[in-house]
Amino acid sequence: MAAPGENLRINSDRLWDSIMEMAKIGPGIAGGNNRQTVTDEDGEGRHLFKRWCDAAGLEMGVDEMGTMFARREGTDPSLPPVYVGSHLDTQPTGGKYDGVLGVLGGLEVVRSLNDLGIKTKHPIVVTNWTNEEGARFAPAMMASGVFAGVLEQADVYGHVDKQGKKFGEELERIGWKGTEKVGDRKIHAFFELHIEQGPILEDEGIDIGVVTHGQGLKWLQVTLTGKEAHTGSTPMPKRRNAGLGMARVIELVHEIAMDYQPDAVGAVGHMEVYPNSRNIIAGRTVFTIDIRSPEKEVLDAMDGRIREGIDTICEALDIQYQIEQVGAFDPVTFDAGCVKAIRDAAERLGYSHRNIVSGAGHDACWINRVAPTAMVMCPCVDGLSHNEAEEITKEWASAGADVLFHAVVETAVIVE
Ligand code: HGY
Ligand code: MN
Ligand code: MN
Repeated sequence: MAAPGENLRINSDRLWDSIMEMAKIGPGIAGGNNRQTVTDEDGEGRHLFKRWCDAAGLEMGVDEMGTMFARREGTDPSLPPVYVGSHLDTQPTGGKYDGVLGVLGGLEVVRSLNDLGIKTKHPIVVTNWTNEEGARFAPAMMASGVFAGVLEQADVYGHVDKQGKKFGEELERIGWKGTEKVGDRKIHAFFELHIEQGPILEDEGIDIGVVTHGQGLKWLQVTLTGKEAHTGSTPMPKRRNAGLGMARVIELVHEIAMDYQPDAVGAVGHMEVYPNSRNIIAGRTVFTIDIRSPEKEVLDAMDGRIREGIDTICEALDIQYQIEQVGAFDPVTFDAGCVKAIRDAAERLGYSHRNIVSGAGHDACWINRVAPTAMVMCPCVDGLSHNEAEEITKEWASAGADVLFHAVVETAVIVE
């Protein structure tokens, strides 16, 4: 396959302007974004993306999970397309670039091909996967998980948010429930550009992360049930304190993750306390444990130790517990061919690069099960993400999108 000439570059200003334009939709309270999945803000962001795709001459398809597929025709329409994209939904206190860089970087690839009048044999499809974040509705990477056949569509339609609203009904309400059956599309290869969301690339002064693997993840939702009672008049030995139980489990998760350094991680980010009154002992707590590791054995060992520890803690405090696994995927090895296309592109374009394991989960982790897949990463300031202060430079965004451009176009095969 002819590799694109090293002079093939995206339009850096246009990419950056598009990212800043998208950032105006669903603004956060501290400079980032709150464009959670299947909210009105998500709907508005989708409409903006569609307008841009229409202007680029792309044909839009939407499936029953709301995922958007914008197709640029190839010279041989019968060939399976090369897919490129990520997600437009954000965390409640998210940044401007997590996911957005990958969707708009994919759009920029197509816009640049249009500018240059370049045709490819394979069609190219720019993709916006619904509900990558899993913040409003668990699990993360929901639509790509249904597409890859690892999640049941009928089941996830019924998942509820904190207000008890159902995912399927909210998708319908914002008008983005498509008619295409999920997962029928054949994918020649999938490429995702994403910010690193960690400190390695910036610390080492490296432009491009060539993502060889993604670490595995488990989300365990725990419900502890004790007894509500007066915080003043209830003797300590008679308390059944679900809040104390949650605190001990949070410490346990941290200690166990620290036993498997340098790679394993663990934390509890979602916590609910009932009735959450200053002078009532918490009768019930609901929280989610997030543990991750590049090694499946470690992930399973942490899972087992945490379950044992919860049993011991609850025994001592005379409280009941329920544990529900609400998200999980094994460590991922990306496709060697696609990874090589990314590494060769970085080399050809003169960008510094290194292999890296993705700490965060991405739609690519699921799509890797059904098609050759790989990721390109760019640095982010202080490695910060899932924080409104998330920041990247225009140069980092352009370098990542240039590499994405070359990998996609090489795989889609330029027609001279
Ligand atoms: O949780 C994750 O790793 C992703 O950001 N949804
Ligand atoms: Mn993301
Ligand atoms: Mn994210």
